[in-house]
Amino acid sequence: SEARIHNARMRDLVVSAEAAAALIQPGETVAMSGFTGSGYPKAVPVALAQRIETAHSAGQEFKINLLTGASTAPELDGALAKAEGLALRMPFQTDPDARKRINAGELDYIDIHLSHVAQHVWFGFYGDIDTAVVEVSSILEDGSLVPSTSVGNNKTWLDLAKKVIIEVNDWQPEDVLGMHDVYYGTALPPHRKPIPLVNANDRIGQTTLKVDPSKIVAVVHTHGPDRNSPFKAIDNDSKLIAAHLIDFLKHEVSKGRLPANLLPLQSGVGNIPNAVLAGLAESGFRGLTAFTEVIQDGMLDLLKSGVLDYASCTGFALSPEANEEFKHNIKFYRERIIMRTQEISNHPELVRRLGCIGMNGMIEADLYGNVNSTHVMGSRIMNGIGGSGDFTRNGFLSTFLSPSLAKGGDISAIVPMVSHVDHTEHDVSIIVTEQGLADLRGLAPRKRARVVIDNCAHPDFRDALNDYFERAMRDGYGRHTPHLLDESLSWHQRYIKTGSMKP
Ligand code: 0RQ
Repeated sequence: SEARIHNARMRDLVVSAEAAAALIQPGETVAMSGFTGSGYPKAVPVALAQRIETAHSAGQEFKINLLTGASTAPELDGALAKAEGLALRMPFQTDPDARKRINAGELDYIDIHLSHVAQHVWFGFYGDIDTAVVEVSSILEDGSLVPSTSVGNNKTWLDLAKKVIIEVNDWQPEDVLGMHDVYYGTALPPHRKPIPLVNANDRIGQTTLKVDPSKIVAVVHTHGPDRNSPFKAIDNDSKLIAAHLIDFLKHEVSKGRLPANLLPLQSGVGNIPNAVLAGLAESGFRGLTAFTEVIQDGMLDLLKSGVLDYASCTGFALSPEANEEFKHNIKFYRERIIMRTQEISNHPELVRRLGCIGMNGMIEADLYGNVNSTHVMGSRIMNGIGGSGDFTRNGFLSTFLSPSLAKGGDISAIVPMVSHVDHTEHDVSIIVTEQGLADLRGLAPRKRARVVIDNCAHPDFRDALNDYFERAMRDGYGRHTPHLLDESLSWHQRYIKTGSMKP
């Protein structure tokens, strides 16, 4: 409502979502807010999708290139994909309709590290940003913008876009003011300076976003919730995976390689990372910290119970109940959560300095520790690399968590050779399945294969993996990273042909 717009000029710019969407032209590159279903615009994308459908039914071409922070929601990715309104999408999505079109070869998708997006756009790699559409929770008297539940790339979008559309969502808590930390100290090479952040909870920026008022072409009122998908109940495999990882972390503390309160945690989204967070709640750890992209239910619980002291992020992925809890106790969380731009939340310099512990899901891993996070059978994208690479390459420890089987047991998540590589053997330190944990640190390739097969592979596939590995050691071209190239992807090919990796 008007109460959220404290600047008179901005109040004069209020229009309907349809009128705002009419300002976006075919062929534009449009940069929108949104990160893992939080803080995305709720109304303009839907109105734009309708406009595109109308144009298409009149025989006119209408597609845009769409950039965001990360994944959004059915009202954004879903609506625009269904309307066949997207020519290009980047950098991360999880939407079933968008995924279908990407995998049908109808929609170009560029899957890049989330820390790279802002700087690559600044470098000019993606051309001009024509329009930014950004959700905020309020507009202050001086025209500055209070972000809502994600910051993502909004600073960059507002700085670079030729025209700006603002959505003011009064469903978002107004008291979120003060939670954000927007850093304006980034520069382009060769003028870069060190980023002055040495603790995960340091504040180095300002609480609001700046925008050149002359670029704002429309302000739209909205009232609607973030996408909040409920979590599945934590299953037994997830509990086992969490238990293996927590035992390992305790072991590292006992060996003096990690402090008693660990190092800042990064946690991916999904049920397994959530199970790990739930496990941490009961693990006896205290004084934990997080420097991560996304805060999900488990992390709010850890903050509430005092196990986690504070968390730094760029967005949220909460269930409906957790969302209510967050809004209800916003003052408590505002003291303990700092939301940053994603170029800072995922910054390699900071992840390396802080020594983050990365915990991410995977599609599959191979004998030598290469990890595929993105592609099913090497060619169908699932979601994207997201921030997993930012933390895997640069953190203190990188861990990958997955059940050892997929698709009811027809697929082994441990394969001779991954069908697509996102994280190389040089970056991956720990692999965990419900079977156990493979600690790959300090191991040469053949020794890595031994622990991956023995500790992580499902018994249904262990003999076949041993057979492959033994023959590769005997007949392979080289003995450093032994492979049989005519067989290394045969498990995937068998699945494509027969519906099972089993011989
Ligand atoms: O598909 O639902 O159709 O059955 O992949 O798998 O087991 O539910 O696990 O939700 O943790 O997702 C890698 C996709 C794992 C995720 C991935 C199928 C499986 C199911 C999901 P169905 P699960 P998760 C922070 C970090 C990259 C981005 C990232 C991911 C579906 O972790 O997107 O890390 N990671 N971001 O059946 C065929 C296999 C499979 C398989 C799983 N081996 N073969 N299908 N599946 N393994 C967040 C951000 O960066 C924003």
